[in-house]
Amino acid sequence: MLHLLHTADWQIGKQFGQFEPDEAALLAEARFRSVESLAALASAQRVDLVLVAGDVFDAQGVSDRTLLRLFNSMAGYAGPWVMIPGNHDAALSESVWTRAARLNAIAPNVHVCLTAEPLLLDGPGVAILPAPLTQRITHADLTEWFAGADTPPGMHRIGLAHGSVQGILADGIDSSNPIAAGRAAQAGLDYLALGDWHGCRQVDARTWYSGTHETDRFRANDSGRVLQVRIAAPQAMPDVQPVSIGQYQWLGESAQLQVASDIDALLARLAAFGPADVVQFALSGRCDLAGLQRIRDAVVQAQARARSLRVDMGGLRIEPTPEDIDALQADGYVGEVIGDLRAAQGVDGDDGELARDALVLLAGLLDERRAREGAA
Ligand SMILES: [Mn+2]
Repeated sequence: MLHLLHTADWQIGKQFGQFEPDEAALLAEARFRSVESLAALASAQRVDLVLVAGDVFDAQGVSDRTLLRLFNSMAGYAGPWVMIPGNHDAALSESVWTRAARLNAIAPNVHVCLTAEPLLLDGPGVAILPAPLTQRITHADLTEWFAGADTPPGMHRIGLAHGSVQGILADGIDSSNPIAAGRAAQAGLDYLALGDWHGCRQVDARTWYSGTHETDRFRANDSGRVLQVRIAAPQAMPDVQPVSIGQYQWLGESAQLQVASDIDALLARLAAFGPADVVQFALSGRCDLAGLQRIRDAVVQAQARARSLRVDMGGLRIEPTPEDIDALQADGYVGEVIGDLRAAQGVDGDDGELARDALVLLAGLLDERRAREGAA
């Protein structure tokens, strides 16, 4: 029985520039932590090896410290790790891998396959056929040689590649590196471990994308997992079980507000976010000023509980009710301006957006002023 873990797309050193600096630092840190969790799992399960199917590093230019830290994060599993470069960390003549070698960062139990030749691991009885990327983008299928590769009889044949299986994946892939559909069967592989697709996905009975170990985008379905693969004997069908390993879940949420109860439902959803959640929330529809205030209060509370919560109100139209306007105690000239802004919100494009922003700003100022006067 061969027992292995399959992971990919660690993207170590990834910067999360769209987040606040403190959030970005934690998200970057989680990518190391989840490698540690993976190593601990490999150790606890006493697997025969761990496959890492490319994009270990997010960029060639990661710092020496980041590079060294990554290999330190793997120390919890002393068995064989087998990894290939992907498009983000391609094995160029000068690369993150040549630097890692110079820094003596790579432990003897870590096999980095920089060339397309079989790697034989006698202990577990496995022949690994790797398809390392030596440039960021290729238009040739680097797994082409698998079928013709001789491996010792009685050994497992495992493929390791990074790219896009042709004809099954839609958009959203960051690489055009093609892999022929049906490669595992055609090349007589027990299993083909793939990287590049950040969600966990089965391609065929012997071919899987593990997805990234730690989610790094809002559209990566079923990510934050590692695949536990068991193969009873050479040529037997693999048993593949996804195991959750990631620290954070990324949630792309949206809500359309029409009636008052929609706001209640939104508040309940906001209240449910916790420290493992990275949330992007898009609001659309319409609400009044009192509703807007409730939403803002709830967002502030939720932001203190979630790892990250960003709310996009760009699609939300603010419609003050007569009660809202009365509550602002804005009569005369200011009252007329509010009426004008309400009407101008209906204009498409920048002017409508400007009117909405102005209305919300004005309402906020009037509200503050009223609060101050009330306190005085
Ligand atoms: Mn990739």
